[in-house]
Amino acid sequence: MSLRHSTRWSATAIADLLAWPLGDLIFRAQAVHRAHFLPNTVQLSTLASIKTGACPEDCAYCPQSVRFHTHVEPDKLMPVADVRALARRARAAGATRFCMGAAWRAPTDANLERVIERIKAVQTEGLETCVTLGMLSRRQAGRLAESGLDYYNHNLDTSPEYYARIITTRSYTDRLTTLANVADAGIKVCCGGILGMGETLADRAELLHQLATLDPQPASVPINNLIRVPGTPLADAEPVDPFDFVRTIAAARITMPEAYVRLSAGREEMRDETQALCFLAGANSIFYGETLLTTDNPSHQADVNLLHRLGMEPEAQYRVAPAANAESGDEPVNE
Ligand code: SAM
Ligand code: DTB
Ligand code: SF4
Repeated sequence: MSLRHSTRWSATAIADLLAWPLGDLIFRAQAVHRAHFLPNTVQLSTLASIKTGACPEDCAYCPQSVRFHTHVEPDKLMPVADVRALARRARAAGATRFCMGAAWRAPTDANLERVIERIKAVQTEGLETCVTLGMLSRRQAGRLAESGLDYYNHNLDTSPEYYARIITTRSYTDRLTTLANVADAGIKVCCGGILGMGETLADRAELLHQLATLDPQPASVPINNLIRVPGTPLADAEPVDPFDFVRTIAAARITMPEAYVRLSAGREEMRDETQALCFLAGANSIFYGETLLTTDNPSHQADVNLLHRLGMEPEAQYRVAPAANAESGDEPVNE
């Protein structure tokens, strides 16, 4: 077997991969994974919703849209001190990246500056930073790059063909434009999608094709299993066969060899065995912490136990937290 990869994966070739016998697909994905990453190491990212709900968009999966009646209580921008406290807790629990989400169609310039204050607070705690704020202009992406932001998350979510069934208030092209603005500004792109929205295998192949042909390929690829939130139009969607979920992870690993492939939303409903298969298929990142944005995620302890049972370990924290803890009166953390 060759370990050479093409970045010119056609959707048809990816659809073929998704139909391979599971064992063959995992074997290939493992080979690719081991050529690029430590095989038993998982990167831990912690999420925080810094502005919750009341979003004007109509994404059919999302509990934060103002159009659906869900469990979500809207909340205004989280104060800097609260963000910093969450980041500190995330780092203490072993996370290396802190991702902040805001339920906006697009940030205003004034809101972007307020988010930048929060990015700086998280940097002070020695974590990598990621934000997901909706659509960005080139200028706004430039501002975020100046702040030292590491990653911007903006998902393609599904295939271009299926997209209009899920979202009508912004186009696929809008998404690609934001991704180009982010990449051109020099920020690493975090971009993935959701399985379980009624899409076909061909749609999944097309989503992976879109992701794998981004230039450069995304540095981080979250693969979400739809959380079927009551009140959203997709509340009763048919669940994905866990083996098909694993196949999609393997195909993401094979087609995007250098990306962190994140086993993202939906782990709370996933058996440990399925998660283990996802790691075997090349997933090497998870969301870590008991909430995602507005929904539940496994506890820190559950994930520490799972990784331990699998003989896997969290990716090491690499940044030394600066001695900028004067406001809190705490001793600086030096590791
Ligand atoms: N408002 C911003 C945007 O849409 O770009 C950022 C936040 S949005 C919640 C980030 C991503 O979360 C979505 O693109 C989608 O992929 C994922 N997501 C939202 N609700 C989900 C759900 N119920 N299940 C799985 N993934 C979900
Ligand atoms: C991503 O791909 N998944 C995360 C993150 N990027 C922002 C969000 C998942 C949200 C799940 C539903 C919720 O908690 O509201
Ligand atoms: Fe708004 Fe983002 Fe949810 Fe869409 S996914 S409704 S843009 S918060």
